[in-house]
Amino acid sequence: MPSSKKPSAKLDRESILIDARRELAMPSRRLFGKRLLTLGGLSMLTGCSLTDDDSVNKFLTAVSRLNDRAQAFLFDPKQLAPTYTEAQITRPFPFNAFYGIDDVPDVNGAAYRLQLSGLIMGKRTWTLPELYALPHQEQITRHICVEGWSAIGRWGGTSFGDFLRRVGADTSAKYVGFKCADDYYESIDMPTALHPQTLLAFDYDGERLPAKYGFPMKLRMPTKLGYKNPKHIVEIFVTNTYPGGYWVDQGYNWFGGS
Ligand SMILES: Nc1nc2c(c(=O)[nH]1)N[C@H]1C(S)=C(S)[C@@H](COP(=O)(O)O)O[C@H]1N2
Ligand SMILES: [Mo]
Repeated sequence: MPSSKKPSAKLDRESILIDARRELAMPSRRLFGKRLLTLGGLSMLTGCSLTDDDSVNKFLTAVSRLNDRAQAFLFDPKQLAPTYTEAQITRPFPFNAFYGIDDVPDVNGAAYRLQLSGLIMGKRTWTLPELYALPHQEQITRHICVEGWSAIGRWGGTSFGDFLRRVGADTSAKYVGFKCADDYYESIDMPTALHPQTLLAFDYDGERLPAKYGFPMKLRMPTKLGYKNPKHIVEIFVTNTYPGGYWVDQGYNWFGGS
């Protein structure tokens, strides 16, 4: 969010409130109730004053952190996202990235090695055949993009929680981060990483994941919005230091639950 040097008297309380409400438009509404969705209530909760543009930006970031905490608090690690039938799959499934389809990264599968780093005991690299040999699961779930579309797709792969435990990840750590072949990056909370429907996905609709959908692998989480699901993963790390994410660092909410 750009910060300009307008005098505090010109701060538009209504548009700040619209931004803050949009930030809190997700499950946290249930927690805070309408009463607190006022500027006074929110600035009290976040401990921020609203005297100039810088403090407004700090305030909106604090509201976003508050939203992260509320969503993390409300997240039920056993609650399953809805699943659908084959007939409900959206065809063709949409492509989306921060670039056009002609710029999709071309990852060489034979040379590919998944890197593991951070709080992980078994820091060896993994080839694709080794990953393909892990226990397999399929899901037909809905992907929701904040750009205003949603689509039902079928992904196959291995349970991400089981994979983390297999490689000796510290599952008491706060975050799992991802680096991608196209410079995208993302991070998620550990409870979501361990959710039974969180899949390290190698397949789309019964075929190997095509380049446009994230070859050689993406993290598929039906409990999170589209931008939280990184494609073209090349490195996975476990950390207690907040890693941010490509869109999150441009103002999107970090928890990103749906
Ligand atoms: N590596 C990478 N992952 C990404 C993105 C991206 O640009 N690069 N875009 C995200 C967004 S905003 C969406 S909606 C989905 C789109 O996935 P799809 O192409 O399978 O529909 O990928 C997410 N993961
Ligand atoms: Mo998206």
